[in-house]
Amino acid sequence: MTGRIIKGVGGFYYVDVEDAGVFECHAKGLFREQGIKPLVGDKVCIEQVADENDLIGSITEVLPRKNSLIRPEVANADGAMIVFAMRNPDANLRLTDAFIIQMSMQEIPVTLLFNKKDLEDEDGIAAFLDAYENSGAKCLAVSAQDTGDTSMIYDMLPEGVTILAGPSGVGKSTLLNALCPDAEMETGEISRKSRRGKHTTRHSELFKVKGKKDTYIMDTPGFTSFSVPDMDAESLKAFYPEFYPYEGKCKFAACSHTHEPGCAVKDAAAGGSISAVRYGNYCALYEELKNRKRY
Ligand SMILES: Nc1nc2c(ncn2[C@@H]2O[C@H](COP(=O)(O)OP(=O)(O)O)[C@@H](O)[C@H]2O)c(=O)[nH]1
Ligand SMILES: [Mg+2]
Ligand SMILES: [Zn+2]
Repeated sequence: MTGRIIKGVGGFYYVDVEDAGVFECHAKGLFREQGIKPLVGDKVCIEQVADENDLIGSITEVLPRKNSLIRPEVANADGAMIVFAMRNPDANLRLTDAFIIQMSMQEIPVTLLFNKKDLEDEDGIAAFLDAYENSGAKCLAVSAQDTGDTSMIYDMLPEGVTILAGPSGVGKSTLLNALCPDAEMETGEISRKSRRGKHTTRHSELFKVKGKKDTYIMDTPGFTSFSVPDMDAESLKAFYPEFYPYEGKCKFAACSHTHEPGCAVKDAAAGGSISAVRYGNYCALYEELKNRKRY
């Protein structure tokens, strides 16, 4: 049988096999010897052990991975949804850019969900969408409390694993509950406080999306301290598709698009052809990479 690892806890892997259920599995010693550590998201072959009425098995093979991420630790991500609140809490868009960049490095398509649209006026919503229009990410203004919006998101979910990420309080659990009622995630201000501590050690887990074949959502705790992946600062511009039309048009060939005179990108941002938000994020992340200690 083949299935998908949805959770790993205390040496056991929980493998969801379509139409059969979730098997509690050991990974054979083979993996320790060969240095393969099964990950949440892995497609695996399992064989049932003991009685065929017991959902207990053993992983015999990890199928080839499409990709694997360290943070969040997951294999075979097919998409990522980044949730931000347009208000309450205010969006930290530098974090958004850093996350888009990490996903782009792995060629994982990103959807940006600007949530709590009920708290923002039309102009405010348009400003968010305009800023990311040419970022390469798909952008949607939604409310996780609106069933019309959540069913639209449901329809969009690709087969496979979708990573759900975003800071605290933006509506991730509300959305997850709408898409996967079995998840029964706690939501809201109070529950979040009472969970502190316990929450930080929580394991990453895939939640099955009902009614769609082999479709899962992965909740990713601990996203707030996220930053731009390590790279040469000069490589950063490759992650800003908005800049592409202006490449080669700056006064200096090796323009970083930050401080140089005669910079076509900087001029475009000042003139409004490139989003000032995105350009500002670029400059801040560029500085961060320049100042980062590298070994
Ligand atoms: N006004 C408004 N509040 C929302 C929306 N989505 C979630 N919330 C509220 O925002 C708070 C945080 O939501 P929660 O799902 O726990 O966020 P999480 O920390 O990202 O999991 C809760 O009080 C939710 O009821 C929305 O679309 N509009
Ligand atoms: Mg939550
Ligand atoms: Zn330039």
